[in-house]
Amino acid sequence: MNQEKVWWKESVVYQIYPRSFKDSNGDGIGDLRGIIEKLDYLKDLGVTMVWLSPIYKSPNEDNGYDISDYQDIMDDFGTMHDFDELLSEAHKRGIKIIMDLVVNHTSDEHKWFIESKKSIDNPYREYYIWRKSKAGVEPNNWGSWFGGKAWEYDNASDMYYLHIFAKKQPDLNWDNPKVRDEVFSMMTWWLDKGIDGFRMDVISLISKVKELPDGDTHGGLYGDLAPYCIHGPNVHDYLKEMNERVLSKYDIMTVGEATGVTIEEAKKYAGYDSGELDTVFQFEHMDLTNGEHGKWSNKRFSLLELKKVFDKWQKGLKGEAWNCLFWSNHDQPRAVSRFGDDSHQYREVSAKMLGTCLHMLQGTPYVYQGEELGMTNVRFKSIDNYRDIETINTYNENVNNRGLQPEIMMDYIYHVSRDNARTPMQWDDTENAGFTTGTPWIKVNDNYKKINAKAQVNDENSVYNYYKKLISLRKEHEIIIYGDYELLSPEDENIYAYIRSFNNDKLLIICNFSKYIMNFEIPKELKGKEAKMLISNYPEEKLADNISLRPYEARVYKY
Ligand code: TEU
Ligand code: CA
Repeated sequence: MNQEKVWWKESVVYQIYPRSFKDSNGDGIGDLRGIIEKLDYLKDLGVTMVWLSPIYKSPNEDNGYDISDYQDIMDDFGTMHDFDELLSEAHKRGIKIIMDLVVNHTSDEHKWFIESKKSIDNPYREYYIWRKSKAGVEPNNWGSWFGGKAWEYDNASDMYYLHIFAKKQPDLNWDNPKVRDEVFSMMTWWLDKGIDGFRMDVISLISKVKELPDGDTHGGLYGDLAPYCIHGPNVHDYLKEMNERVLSKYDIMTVGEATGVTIEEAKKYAGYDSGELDTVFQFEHMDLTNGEHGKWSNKRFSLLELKKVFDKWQKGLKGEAWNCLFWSNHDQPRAVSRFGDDSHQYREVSAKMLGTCLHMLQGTPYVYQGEELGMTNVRFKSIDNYRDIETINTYNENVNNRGLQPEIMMDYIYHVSRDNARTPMQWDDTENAGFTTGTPWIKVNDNYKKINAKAQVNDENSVYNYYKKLISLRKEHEIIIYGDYELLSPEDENIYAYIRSFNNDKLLIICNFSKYIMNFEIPKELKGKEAKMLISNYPEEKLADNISLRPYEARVYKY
C-alpha cells in the first residue's frame, strides 16, 4: 500500500456547515436545497468532495452534533428526498459527499436514550455510561469539555450518566456490542445510499478506561478526562471491527477527528496497513494559540512552532500514512484572521499566501466554506449575539462564576469562538449577504458588502480565483500530490519555505508570513537554474538567487 495512488489523495475537500451556507426558503437557516443551488459554484471552484456537517434530526443543542435520529433529516434542513437529490446532483458534477458521523454520543432525545433513562433494567440501559454514586457526589471529578461537570444526575434511578460534551449529549457505551451493531448497520444504510465516506466526530474518544478514575484538576475546578477517554483501551479494536464489517466493503474515504492524536497514534488509526481509517485530522497547529485558559486566549501563533508541527507531520507520516491539511473548520476561527492578516491592506494577499502554503504540502487539503473568499472573524458587541453553546457556557462560567473581566472574555471570543466560522456564507452585497431573505439564525459579518462571492467570482485577482487556480494546479501536477517534502531554513521566523520532489522534478514554495519585506536565498542546489512560476499572489518578478519578498508574498516555482 506504500505511496499507492488513490483518488482521495488527489481530492480537495470543501466543508459545508449547512446551517450557515445557503437558505433556500427564507426561514433564516441554511438547508439542503440551498446547497443544491450552490453546487455549480463548488464545481466552478474545482473541489471534488464535500464534507457535510451533520444534517440529521437533532434538537440543535450543539447545531446537529447532538443527533436524535441518525436515519432522518433535520426539519430545518429539508427532507430525505432533498438529500437524495443533493447526492445525485453532486455526483453528476463529479463531487463526492462525505457525511459527518457523530457516534461518540447521541442527543438525550434519541430513542435509545429515552429508553435507557426509563429504568435500570431497560434493554437500552447499557447503551450509555451510567454510574452509581453517593448522593450529591458525582462518580468522579471530570469536567465537561463544554463547561461544568461531565456527569448528569438522574432522579428516577439515582444514578449519573456521562457526557463529555453538553448534558444533552450523553456518551454512548461502545463496550456494548449492541451499540456497535446499531452504529454499523446505520453506517451501512448510508453507504448503500451511495455516499462517499465519513468524517468521524471525536472518534478518538469512543473507548473509556473502565474504572473512570478521577482526573488531574491542574489547579482548576474539574478533573481532566482526556487521559482516560482519548485513544482509550479498545478504540483500535472497535475501529478494526468497523472497518471489517462496514468500511472495507466500499470504495470510500474516511477521516477521523482524532482529538489529541500523536504521530504514533495516527499510524495506528490510519497507517496504510492499519485496517482502520484512511486518514485522521490532527490538531497540533490549532493548539499553538492555547494559553492559561486552554483554547480561550488571544495569543498569536509563532511561525517557528507552526513549521515544527507541519514538518513533524509531513515527515512523520511519510510513506506510512496520509496527512489532512486544514487551516480552519466549523470549530475554529477564520484562517485569515488567525494565521494571516485580516486588515484591509493585507487580507487578500495573506489569504492567498495561506492557501499556497497549505495546498502545496503533502496531504489532502480541506477548504472551509468562505475561506476561498478570505472571510474573516466577527466581533459581535454583545454575548447575546453569540449562538454557540461552547462560547456561551464558557462565558458564563468564566465571567459569572470565576470573575474574569467580561472585556477579556470577549477578546478571547473574538479570537477563537466557534461562531467566527459560523456566520453566514457571504454570497453577495444584498441584505444578509444573500444568505437568506429572512432573519438569519446568527448575524452576518458586517463586511459582506466588501467580501462576497459575487464580487470575487468575476474578478480574476480575487482570493476565490486564486483558490480555484491552486485547486486546478493539483490536477495538473502530480508532484503537488505525491512529491516528497523537505523544509528549508527552519530557523527563519518569518518565511516558510519548502521543497517538494518527485521523479526529477522539484517544486520550491516560499511564503512570507509577515507584513515586512523579507529576503530569501534560493537553496544552493537550485541556484541559477531555470524555473517556471506556477502561482504567486503578486505580479511576477524575475527569479534571482536572492529574492526580496513583499508583505505576505507567496511564490511557487517548478524546476
Ligand atoms: O469537536 C470535538 C472537540 O474536541 C471540540 O471540543 C473542539 O475541540 C472544540 O469545539 C473546539 O473549540 C467535535 C465537533 O467538531 C464539534 O462541532 C462538536 O461540538 C463536538 O465534536 C461534539 O460533537
Ligand atoms: Ca431554510
